[in-house]
Amino acid sequence: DLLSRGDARWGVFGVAMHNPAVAAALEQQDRLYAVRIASASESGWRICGAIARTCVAALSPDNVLRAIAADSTRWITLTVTEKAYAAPLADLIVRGLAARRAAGQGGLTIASCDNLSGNGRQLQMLCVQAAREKDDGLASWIDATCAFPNSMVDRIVPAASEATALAAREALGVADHAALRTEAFWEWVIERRFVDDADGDALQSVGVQVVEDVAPFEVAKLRLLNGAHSALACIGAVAALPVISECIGQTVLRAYVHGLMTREVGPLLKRPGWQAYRDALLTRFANPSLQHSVHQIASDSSQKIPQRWVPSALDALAHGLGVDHLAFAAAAWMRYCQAHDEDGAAYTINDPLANTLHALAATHRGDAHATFNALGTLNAVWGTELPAQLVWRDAVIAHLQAIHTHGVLGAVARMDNN
Ligand code: CS2
Repeated sequence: DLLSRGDARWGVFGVAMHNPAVAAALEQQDRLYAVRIASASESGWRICGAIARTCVAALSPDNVLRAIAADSTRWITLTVTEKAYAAPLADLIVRGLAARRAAGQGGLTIASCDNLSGNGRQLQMLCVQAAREKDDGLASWIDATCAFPNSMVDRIVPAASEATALAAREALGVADHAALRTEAFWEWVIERRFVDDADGDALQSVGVQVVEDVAPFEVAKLRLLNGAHSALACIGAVAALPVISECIGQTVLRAYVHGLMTREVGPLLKRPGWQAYRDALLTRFANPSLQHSVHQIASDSSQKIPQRWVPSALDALAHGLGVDHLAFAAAAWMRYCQAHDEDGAAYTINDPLANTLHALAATHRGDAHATFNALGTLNAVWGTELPAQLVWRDAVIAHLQAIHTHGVLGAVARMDNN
């Protein structure tokens, strides 16, 4: 948006961590790509030309280090998914920052755009700790000169697909192997914490919200949007409903998501007007042009549940609200771990814990108590507090039994959603 207004100071050096496919596709088409932006009622294409260079960190790390150290670099933004917040990422950034410091440059604004709570602060801790292991001076320099704003980025962008490439060819007459589809809605709320304060004004001029505290926005998004997404993804995968719009098109699932948001999650949120955000979400989920795969969203669930469901359930219990819908989501995830849907079709669980999850689900299938004891007490996923709560445990086990007996949609239909 800044570029199209003539502010030519900006450009993106796009770095893929491992997979060379997207960078290779972009390099073959002058780093231009098309995005189909569609709501239920209107749609159009936008050609993006903001990417100036690309590289793959695993293949040419020196290019990344040089870019981080370059005088012209002002920001690092990250969209690397939950599981990537680990040593290799910190090592790459910290080596780049060491080169930057050695070159006598100032610090950078380093913004996580991932679905983690307190994402900026988590990234800062990761980087500063990694730096401290190498050099205390570097760690202090990072703390003193770099800014790690928390931010909440909200826009549903399904992975690129053949269908989108085909649509681009039909609409634009070009072969675009990096074409994407997305919704008209977008929201980026970022904490006012920049190396250069003027960057906040530039962002605001194109509709980014710059605020003192991102937490109310971030918590609402993680728990309402992402929480419901993960629930629908597990239920949809088991029910053989391939995309989110088909899930929300089922009357019982729409009522379930509305109940989850209205009774258990929404009342404890601090985002003003969360009801309007909820209603907008139900419309966004129904967007037929997104074709957002339930299996894409269900991937890495073990990394997502700790931010999407567990804090909601603990808060609800602490405030005397029900947890029946959240418990249903937990039961659906445990059934999802069996790796085959209710039509008998097998699917792959894409998750760092996939082997463990599948083995536990297969061993205890048909036994709701044993399944809960195996999958429902994994500390990495559920922590220690929630599995120990009897109300939670009983609700998850009852839902697992109902799913077993009535099927996942039959079990949802038996719930009280009003
Ligand atoms: C989704 C998110 O894949 C997932 O886990 O829940 O990527 C979601 O589409 C975005 O956070 C929307 O802003």
